[in-house]
Amino acid sequence: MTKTDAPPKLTHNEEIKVAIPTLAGTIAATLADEGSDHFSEDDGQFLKFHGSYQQDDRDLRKTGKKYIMMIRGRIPGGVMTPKQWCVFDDLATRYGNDTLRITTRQSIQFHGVVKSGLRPLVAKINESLLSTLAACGDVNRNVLAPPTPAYTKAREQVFADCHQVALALAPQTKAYHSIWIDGVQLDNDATENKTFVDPLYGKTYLPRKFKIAFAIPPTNDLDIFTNCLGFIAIIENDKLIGYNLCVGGGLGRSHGNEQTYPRLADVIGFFTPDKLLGVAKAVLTIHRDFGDRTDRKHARLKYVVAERGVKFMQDEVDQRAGITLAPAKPSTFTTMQDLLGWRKAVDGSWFLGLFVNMGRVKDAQKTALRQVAEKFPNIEFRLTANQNVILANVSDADKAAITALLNAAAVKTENQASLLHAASMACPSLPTCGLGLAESERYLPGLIDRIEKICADLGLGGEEIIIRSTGCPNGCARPYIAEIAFVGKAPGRYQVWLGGNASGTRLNRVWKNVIKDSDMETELRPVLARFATERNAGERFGDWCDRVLLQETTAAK
Ligand code: SRM
Ligand code: SF4
Repeated sequence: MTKTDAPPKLTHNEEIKVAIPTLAGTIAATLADEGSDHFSEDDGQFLKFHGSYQQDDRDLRKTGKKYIMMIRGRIPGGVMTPKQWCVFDDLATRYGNDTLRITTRQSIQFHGVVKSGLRPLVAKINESLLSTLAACGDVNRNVLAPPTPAYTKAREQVFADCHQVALALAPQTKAYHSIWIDGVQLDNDATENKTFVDPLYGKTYLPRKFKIAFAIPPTNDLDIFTNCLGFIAIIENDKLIGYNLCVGGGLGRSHGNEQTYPRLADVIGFFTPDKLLGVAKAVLTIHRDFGDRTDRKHARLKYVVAERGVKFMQDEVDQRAGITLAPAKPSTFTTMQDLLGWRKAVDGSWFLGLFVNMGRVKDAQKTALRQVAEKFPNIEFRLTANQNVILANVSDADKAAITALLNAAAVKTENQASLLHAASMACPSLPTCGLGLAESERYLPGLIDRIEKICADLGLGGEEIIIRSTGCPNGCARPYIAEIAFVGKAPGRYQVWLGGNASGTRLNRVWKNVIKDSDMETELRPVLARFATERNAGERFGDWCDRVLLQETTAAK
């Protein structure tokens, strides 16, 4: 074989997965070593499959490196019992930074956990009958399901399907239980690593992360088209008759690398609910078999779909699932926002949509939610993919008591946030995320206040604009479908994207490559002023940007 014929080199992640398919690494030994405050680089990669990231507190870097762990729960559809909420609440106080971070994938993250707190924390999560296994890593991640009880009774079936899929696609390694529950290295470690092959994932798992969501039109409150695999429920007469299958969404990109890009999923067909697991496994194994294992920036399923095409995906799904996909059924999305405040559910009970600023449950809101969880054991906590919490299954009698409890703690149940704040999301970025190039969660609320002032001046006070920010281009708060997105480039500098719509069905586009924090008003005011005068009746900001502003920008290039 000549030098040019040599197959491209697999990434280091592939080498360590094949060597240690149990994913045990030397995690147990490092946990037992009281003299060490952190894990090796390779164990850092294995830890992700167990639901944890090794980080360091970036606010403290000038004075030295303080290792801290982030731990993410696996909570299918974001549904928790009040008891589970209490466990998570305790763990955040005892081992974390006293906050619960609701994520954009209906989960909860703990931040600031030191190494010695990691095992007790993960063990307690498991005792509560939730898990952290596969919350991160090259596997199927937390599966999203519609949290809102307001629209159709078929939601219960869709939620049950979400659970089934999450279970069917979970990795089977015994190392997780051994390390976190028993507190020991896997029995017979060396032999296990020679012989263990995960029945679904094989020895090397997936080339990269894999994400699934279920949505019920017309509500796209979990941004279905940004997932690798999406199931769009088709409901007739309040009954689930099947799913439209969509494949190949994903948002991650890198500044200056045009080979990486955000992509919305393609809808490729329809199938009936009895075929669900077969179809889920088919799409996952297409990623397993065709994803690029030589370049992690090109390894997501979206690139397989973009490069091989829809027909290829249809044929592979048909063959692997033993079905013939039917033509997709008509379905339309109109909104991606949560319903906040008290509302009636379809079953006649009540639910409360509670706004959580940037997903960070802390201080009075944390204490009050803890009290609600203790006093109302029969309700349900639901995490939304917009980083909010829904208290569901509330009786008439409990509604008043919950309102009183929350209000006494200064947690509002109505008029909880202005339109712009309610429609915003930011990723954590600094000080915990090692990839953050600029502030995000700590920056966006203040920036929204500033944008609100401009809007008020221009008579746009009643206008909802979906604004999202991320500290880097990876896209964790799904910025590339927002009406305005601030994507961190460097401290105090953001790339600005405009032109998403209200239903999460259109990607936005770069408007300004970089804007300094101090120039935000100067740059944004004229655009908002033009929107106020030039828009069509009822036209949203994102739609106007797409129709007018970005056309001009493209024409000028
Ligand atoms: Fe994310 C990496 C936080 C949803 C795309 N994401 C990270 C890490 C783990 C940073 C790292 O690798 O060192 C961040 C931890 C920060 C911290 O301190 O907590 C992180 N991602 C988050 C969360 C917490 C953001 C939030 O505001 O809630 C979300 C956790 C979801 C969950 O519960 O599982 C989160 N991440 C997303 C989403 C949105 C989604 O899935 O709906 C995306 C875009 C969709 C997609 O996957 O394409 C996303 N995260 C990424 C990427 C880019 C992947 C790529 O294809 O290039 C990275 C970087 C990576 O994987 O190398 C990343
Ligand atoms: Fe970190 Fe970037 Fe994700 Fe924000 S978008 S959490 S900065 S990886």
